[in-house]
Amino acid sequence: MDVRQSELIFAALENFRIELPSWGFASTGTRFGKFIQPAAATTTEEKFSDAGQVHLLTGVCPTVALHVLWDCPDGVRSTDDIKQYSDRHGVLPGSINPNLFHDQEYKFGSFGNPDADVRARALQHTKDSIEIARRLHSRDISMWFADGSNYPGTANIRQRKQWFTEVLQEAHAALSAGQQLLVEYKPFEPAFYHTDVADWGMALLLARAAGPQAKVLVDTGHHYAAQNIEQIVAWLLAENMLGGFHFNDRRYADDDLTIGSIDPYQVFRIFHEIRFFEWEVGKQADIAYMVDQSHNLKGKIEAMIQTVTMAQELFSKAALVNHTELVAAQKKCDLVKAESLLQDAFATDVRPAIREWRDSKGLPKNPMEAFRQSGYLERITKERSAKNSRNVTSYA
Ligand code: RM4
Ligand code: MN
Ligand code: MN
Repeated sequence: MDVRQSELIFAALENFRIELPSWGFASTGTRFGKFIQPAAATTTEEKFSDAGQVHLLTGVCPTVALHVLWDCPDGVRSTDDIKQYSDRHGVLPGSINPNLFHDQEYKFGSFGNPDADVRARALQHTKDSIEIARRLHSRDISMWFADGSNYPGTANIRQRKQWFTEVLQEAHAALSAGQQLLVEYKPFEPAFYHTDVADWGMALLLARAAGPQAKVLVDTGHHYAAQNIEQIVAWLLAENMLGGFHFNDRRYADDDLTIGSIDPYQVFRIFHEIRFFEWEVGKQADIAYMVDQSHNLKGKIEAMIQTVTMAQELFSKAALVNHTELVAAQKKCDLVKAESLLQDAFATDVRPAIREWRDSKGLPKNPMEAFRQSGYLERITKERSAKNSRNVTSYA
């Protein structure tokens, strides 16, 4: 690694921040059940505390995404408590995620529900979420919809598209200046025949119809296996419609595994498209990098530290691509040269430079080691295990 490369990495890391999901610290599972971890967080304050540890050790996770139903039990009134947790644990509330899939009312959908009362309820919850975001000074409201159907002929797809458009427009009208509505897409699950917002094209159309403060959110796990996600990213960047990411990795479907654990080159290619775009336009793209993972087997805090470390590594590798040379090679159709520029950057061991960067910031060079030595896990295990052992694991 030469000096120029370390400088590129230092500059890239300086502005790279990742938001942690509150739900990543709670006991989660699969549709077959939950495995309860003795140290898992069961309250919003515990989630802030755990996220605070990850930020303390990595220095790059200043915000926590909140799911309104899980983290704001008293709705708008919960914001005072949340401000206290935030002060106490050194992490700010980040994106606000309305929860439009958990309640019984949403069995047949939220914004696309044939029942106007349910749509109104979903809109009200979204407006409350926008108000929560306003009080917490959160910019982004992230909308993910479970809406869809399981059997052909059972839903009026065009009519539902229309309802979605209308309700999104009403939600958009409630935004303050500076706030953003992010529309997330997902091809299937929980709906297994059609999903109302199934891909980036549908999310893009809906975001455009909603209004100028709406953009698309790309969850890396929400694509069919062979899909070229970096191309979608490049197109959304070109359209100025890329609002943010939910990072995770997967082997089959929406597996919510640790970023880069299955296909690190995929994440590198996404970061490359972003860096390439930024180099061309001469400024940093305003993208919310968020994690959306659920670690039902790994220790949650360790998994988050691993996630952040991996994201920094892949982002740093992408920062090493020489864009001037890349443009020249692409112009000449020198395929091998162009491809090698990516491959060489990906193959570079960026870890020593990242350790130096951390050191320069007064952060532990090895956050995982620092966490394991901190005693935090032992302390919360002791404090939380009795409560966690009473947690329900059965679906019966
Ligand atoms: C969904 C989607 C959403 C997340 C929920 C819990 O699959 O990824 O972003 O909020 O899961
Ligand atoms: Mn997601
Ligand atoms: Mn998901």
